[in-house]
Amino acid sequence: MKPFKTLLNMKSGELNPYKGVIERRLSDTKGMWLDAQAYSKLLNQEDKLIYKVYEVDVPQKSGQLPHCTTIIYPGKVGSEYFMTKGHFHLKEDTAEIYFCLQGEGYLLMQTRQEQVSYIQMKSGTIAYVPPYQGHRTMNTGDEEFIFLAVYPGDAGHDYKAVEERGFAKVLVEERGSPQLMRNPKYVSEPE
Ligand code: S6P
Ligand code: ZN
Repeated sequence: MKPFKTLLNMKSGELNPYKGVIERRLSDTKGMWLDAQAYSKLLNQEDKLIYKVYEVDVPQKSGQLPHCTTIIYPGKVGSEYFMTKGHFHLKEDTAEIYFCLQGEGYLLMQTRQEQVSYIQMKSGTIAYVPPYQGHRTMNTGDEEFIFLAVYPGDAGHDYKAVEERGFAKVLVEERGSPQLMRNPKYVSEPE
């Protein structure tokens, strides 16, 4: 493998060159939101783009460092901010680095034992997601929230637990600012 470089457009989050782009629309996020009625209403109006991920072409193998940018668009479903699906790493003892380029957001993390923590992110914030922590990001601002992520090539992605249970906390807007509250729909992971 040869050394290589990628150009990052700091304003749009676009990478050049990139291997692929993942687009997650509202219709890809069914069941993810607290307010099912607000979700259906919004979906009837438009199948909005919630977020996009540009991936660099790096092998998903031990020793490698795949990296990608995520662009989360501003918006809410009910009072809940637009967010990523969220995942644990399949190889759970792998960490990850998030570097915020633009906008404002939250990085929510949770262990399998339901210890929740969060980091507020703005341009220049470098966040460290330790091993064993599920992670999900939310856009709490009025513009695009853009960050670069770097993770071990053998990390793998486990979406199942979050799809089934969500996170123990949700981030909602209350009186104009983000508030983390207990997720009333959350069911604990079986022992
Ligand atoms: C990969 C890293 C990010 C996310 C991206 C989208 O380990 O954490 O690049 O993949 O932010 O989130 P998700 O939960 O849909 O993969
Ligand atoms: Zn990850």
